[in-house]
Amino acid sequence: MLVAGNWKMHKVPSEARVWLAELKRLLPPLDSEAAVLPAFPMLPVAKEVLSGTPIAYGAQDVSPHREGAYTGEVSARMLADLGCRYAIVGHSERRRYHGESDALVAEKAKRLLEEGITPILCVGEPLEVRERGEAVPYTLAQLLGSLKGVEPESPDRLVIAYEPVWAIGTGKNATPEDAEAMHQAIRQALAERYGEAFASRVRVLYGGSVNPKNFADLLSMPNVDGGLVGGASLELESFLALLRMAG
Ligand code: G2H
Repeated sequence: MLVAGNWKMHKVPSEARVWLAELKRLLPPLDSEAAVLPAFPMLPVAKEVLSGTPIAYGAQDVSPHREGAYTGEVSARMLADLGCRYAIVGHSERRRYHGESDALVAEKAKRLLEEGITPILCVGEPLEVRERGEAVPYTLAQLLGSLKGVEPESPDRLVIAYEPVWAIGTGKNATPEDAEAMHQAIRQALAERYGEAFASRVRVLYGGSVNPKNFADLLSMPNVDGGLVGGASLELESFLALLRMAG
């Protein structure tokens, strides 16, 4: 299991320092993995506070370019130097507000793998697609498009997050059965792409209004391997509650 907190554009470095130190102090022994994904300016703080602990950290995005004249961009090599284990790519907020295509997301995932960082690749359908009954083919097309040319050397080098767009930050979430059906379809597509043995070990997270009330039911599904959590990861108490549920 992996429980990853996507802080989005919340907190500032001084707040993060206090928050992460408290997380470190209060973290119970876990079999599952905890990760925090703050905005770029907080990664040096995460490195300072979390190095040598079992808590992983990472970024919310990365440049598709290796290096060069790309003002405002942050490279995978910079993230690796800061000790990032993970980085999100293809979050629906990036796809929607920044027009990110599957091809661009695949380039970003490749840069991360080159630097030994595990991409957390997000996929998921908007409401109108679900209402048309096309959620599975839409999401699988997005998945395979975003994995074009992406060749992780082992299953722990790839994490998929299924985040139905209509469930993000809305308080609505997919039923555990809907999530399971999609996670199964994703795993099947990964099996065709990378082989059964690989697909059975890739972590497929659910994301979209995960909270301490709905997480246990989602986790009880056999193909749900944890959560990518936005709002409920910002408060220490609720993040710790989610971690305890994952066990
Ligand atoms: C989905 C999720 C985290 P939230 O974007 O990636 O956010 O839990 O606030 O819906």
